[in-house]
Amino acid sequence: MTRVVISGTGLYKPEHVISNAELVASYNAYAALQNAQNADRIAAGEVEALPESSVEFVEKASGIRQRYVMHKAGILDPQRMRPHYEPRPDDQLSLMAEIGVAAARAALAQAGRQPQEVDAVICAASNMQRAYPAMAIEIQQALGAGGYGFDMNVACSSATFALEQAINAVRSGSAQRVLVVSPEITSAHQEWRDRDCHFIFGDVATALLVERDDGQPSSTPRWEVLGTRLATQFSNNIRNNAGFINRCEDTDPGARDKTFRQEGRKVFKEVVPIAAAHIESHLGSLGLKPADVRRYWLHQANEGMNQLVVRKLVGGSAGGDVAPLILDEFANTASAGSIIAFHLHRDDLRSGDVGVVCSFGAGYSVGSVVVRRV
Ligand code: CO8
Repeated sequence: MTRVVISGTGLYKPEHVISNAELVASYNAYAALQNAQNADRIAAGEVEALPESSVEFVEKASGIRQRYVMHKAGILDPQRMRPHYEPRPDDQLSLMAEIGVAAARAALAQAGRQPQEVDAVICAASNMQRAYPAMAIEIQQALGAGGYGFDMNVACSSATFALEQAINAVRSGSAQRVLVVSPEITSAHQEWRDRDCHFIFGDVATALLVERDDGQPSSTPRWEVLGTRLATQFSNNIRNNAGFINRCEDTDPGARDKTFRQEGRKVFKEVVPIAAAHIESHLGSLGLKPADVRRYWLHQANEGMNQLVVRKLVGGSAGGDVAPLILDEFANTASAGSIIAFHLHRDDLRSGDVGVVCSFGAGYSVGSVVVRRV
């Protein structure tokens, strides 16, 4: 069977950082403004006053300490509470493509490949900037890649689900080299006005190059793909109703259901066992046990979730050598989280070491990719 490898990864990190202290201060200023504006209705018991957010809660409940964002001022402005993105003319590279291209170029450079050697681009992310033409085709053109491109969205599992498509395309011979690009502009769909979730997300873009193992020596280590496994199970516990039908429904485009919302506790409880069982059974199908795995690069949504997944699998704790955490620095970057962990924390593994990239999130969806350092 054709050996397929991940030969390079790339990361684009926005220049702006918002600390928890800055975020909470702006949210609390927003809440005070709202409460002042609604003082009479609050006094009459018609609406509830907005309670304050707190840095202590955010850090204890999530493990997140800061997030990178594409536009900081708009998010922190208590009168606005969302980023401001300038509309671009159709003949200018779109924002999502721009950060995707930056990550893709970094992945190609790491793999020692030229864009012309790529013959497929998959743009896999939780949100697409527009309906069409596909972001992937714009990225393909901007890079100068050949072949074809398409978009796909499985929320937080977009990147791992795209990896399976890329790996299968290379294995079957329909493509030689496939780029999986995940530009996650989560700040545009994050509800910054809701204290239950205002701290959760951050912006970033990642890219991976998947190719046939040509057996040639390479300057950077390659990661042989031993197997992939995907699973979904419908749940309304993470949902966003923004979509192209909205304008025909005559509903408010700014209504709460048109941005990210979740039943965080339920998600936590339900997804942890699904993810742990998924990984264990995937490893079992490859003749491996959880303890045989040198490193887990897990989805980065919540520190407590990763602690429980790792405890169930190997009895250890996340955040160190077994399952590095990056969410303290990046927050939840949707589908890019496990890929950032893989990008930043793999150089110390030795040839023959096995690792698992695993995402879990909305859908519900879980995707695992088992790799071995060549
Ligand atoms: N400050 C102070 N208090 C707060 C705050 C705050 N900011 N927020 C909530 N509280 C209060 C609550 O009101 C509650 O009060 P009470 O007990 O009086 O009712 C109390 O604190 C406890 O609240 P929770 O039960 O909600 O707190 P948790 O301990 O459950 O923590 C979390 C909340 C952090 C959200 C946690 O539940 C969690 O992380 N769950 C899992 C989340 C997860 O993994 N989600 C995955 C979604 S991501 C994904 O799939 C991609 C989607 C697409 C991305 C789109 C881009 C935006």
